[in-house]
Amino acid sequence: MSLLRARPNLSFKRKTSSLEKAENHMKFTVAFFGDSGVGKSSIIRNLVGEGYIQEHIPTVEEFYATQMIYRNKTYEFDIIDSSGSYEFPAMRRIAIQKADAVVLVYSVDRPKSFTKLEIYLDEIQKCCADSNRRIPVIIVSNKADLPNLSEPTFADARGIEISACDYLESLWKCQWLSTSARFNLNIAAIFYKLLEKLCPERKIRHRSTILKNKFR
Ligand SMILES: Nc1nc2c(ncn2[C@@H]2O[C@H](COP(=O)(O)OP(=O)(O)O)[C@@H](O)[C@H]2O)c(=O)[nH]1
Ligand SMILES: [Mg+2]
Repeated sequence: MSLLRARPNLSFKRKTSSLEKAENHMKFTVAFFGDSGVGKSSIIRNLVGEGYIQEHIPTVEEFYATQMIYRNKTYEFDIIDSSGSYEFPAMRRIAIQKADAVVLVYSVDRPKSFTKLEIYLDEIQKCCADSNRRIPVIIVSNKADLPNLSEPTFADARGIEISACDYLESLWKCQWLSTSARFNLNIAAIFYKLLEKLCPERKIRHRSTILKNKFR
């Protein structure tokens, strides 16, 4: 287990009550889905402090745990890394049932991986409807470091070309981030965004390091 530390605020030490301790320590399960090869395992390895691996080692299903200390509060995350194969909908269903939030990943070098996100979104919606709950979904466009590649575009209802991120934000109402697991760009920001959704009452504000527009 490794520690991902955001810069902590300085504070004086004082005794904390058990209620305060519970409030300052929250645990969430996050499931990652997306086509095979888009970089899910690389993003997660980066988050838990494991090194970048150049070769593609297919995942069956792996579990990670990590902590993030952010503004004097500790957040624990159990992370489910899925295979990216569409053959195991039952496994995905179990992962969705366990998850407090989902990260859907596609990569700019595989335009098909974007169109397949709809399958996952459908499954998430159905599974959550069955258990009468809603969970936040964040969409990540990975491999932003690759040169000469741009986001896929779509024609909207009026036939006007719009980028994948605008399409996602307007039609699916999902938040979107561009990342590079290879160069550790925007990786922690995925979890800052998730925390904003999971604990909106805490008004979590990440520092302005999110490079949302940089790769558009
Ligand atoms: N250029 C580039 N390659 C990446 C990035 N993330 C992952 N890769 C490569 O993409 C391949 C698949 O990565 P992996 O994390 O195993 O994908 P997964 O199947 O979705 O888990 C590997 O060869 C990685 O080295 C990235 O941000 N940039
Ligand atoms: Mg993998």
